[in-house]
Amino acid sequence: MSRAYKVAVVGATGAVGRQMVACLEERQFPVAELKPLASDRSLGKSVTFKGREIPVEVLTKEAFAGVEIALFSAGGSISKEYGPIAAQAGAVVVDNSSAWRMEPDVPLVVPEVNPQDIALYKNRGIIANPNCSTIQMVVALKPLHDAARIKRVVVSTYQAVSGTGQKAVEELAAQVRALLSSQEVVKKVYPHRIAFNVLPHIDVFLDNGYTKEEMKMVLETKKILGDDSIEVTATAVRVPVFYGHAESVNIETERKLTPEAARELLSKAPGVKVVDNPAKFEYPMPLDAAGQDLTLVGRIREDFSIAHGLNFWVVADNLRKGAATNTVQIAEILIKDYLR
Ligand code: NAP
Ligand code: 12T
Repeated sequence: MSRAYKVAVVGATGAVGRQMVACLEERQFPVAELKPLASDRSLGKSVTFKGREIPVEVLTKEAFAGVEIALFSAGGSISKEYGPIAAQAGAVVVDNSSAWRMEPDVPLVVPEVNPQDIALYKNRGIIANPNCSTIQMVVALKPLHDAARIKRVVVSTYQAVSGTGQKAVEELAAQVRALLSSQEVVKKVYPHRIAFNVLPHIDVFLDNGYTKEEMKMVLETKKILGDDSIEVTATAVRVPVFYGHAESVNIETERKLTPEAARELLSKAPGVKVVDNPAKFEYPMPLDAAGQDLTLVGRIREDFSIAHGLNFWVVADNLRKGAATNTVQIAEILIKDYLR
């Protein structure tokens, strides 16, 4: 019998943290003891795990005593400060924030793409979980890159509000209710109304004219695929959808890849489900991607404007494959191959 582990979830009351607790239960991760951690605002709250109410504790430096695996999703500054403290206490940290992703000695892992990089957790005791939009894109890119070498990617995203956190989910719902009942619309999370609108703005603007979210897709894709030669350009857009990010992806490959060959490769790729039957109006949509763990790919077709080009459409549940599921998958490999 393999053993069970003491697991902390930092940010357990958040949109991602709650999904992490749910994923640990669903996937029957061997949890000996669950330690949900959050801010003092959550004192008195609890999380439900395997039918039991477990009280949320306040995150402190001492909270990691005996913790073997610490799943972080409480924002970058908490990860920066407490990640090394948890690692020092002997835990392996799997971090969902952008704090550690681009550190050269911290592995950035999507299990379907670069599971071998998990071994590098030994450098710092930290493994980074990529950005949600990057994860679903590289799951689809990997089999195509292996077969035909991707030279360039042009991606535009259509991202759900749940990516921003629980408050953004509530803001979209409240704005829709207000608009449909002629009440005043309140904006707090986003600088503009998100209900019935589209914002070409995710995370902060950088000096180069891109947003940080767009640059995450550029840099993380190269790191995860282990190939700096792949050129990526991205436009990240927020849409009034609750759960599920969609992406329009255009690739240029070195070798010719027909849509049929791409469909065949993708239909065999781990974690991918091809949904591509336009005759029956079947294509990936956030409503179908939400609540499950596969990355859906469809609208696969030739880009006639260049010699070796393809277009396709990728959708996944941003809180599951984009965050919690990917994190728990990493932890599963960690205990199977590295921790005993
Ligand atoms: P959220 O719904 O706002 O939840 C934030 C969580 O962090 C809550 O549990 C909150 O606890 C906790 N927290 C905040 N400040 C804290 C503090 N000072 N001390 C202890 N806990 C604190 O946000 P979310 O959407 O779950 O996102 C959380 C993190 O996940 C962010 O780092 C985000 O970048 C990352 N994320 C990653 C992806 C991805 O692409 N893989 C996707 C979404 C989010 P309280 O309830 O007590 O305030
Ligand atoms: N700002 O993990 O707003 O870097 O949707 C993920 C999602 C940051 C991240 C979002 C964000 C991240 C969002």
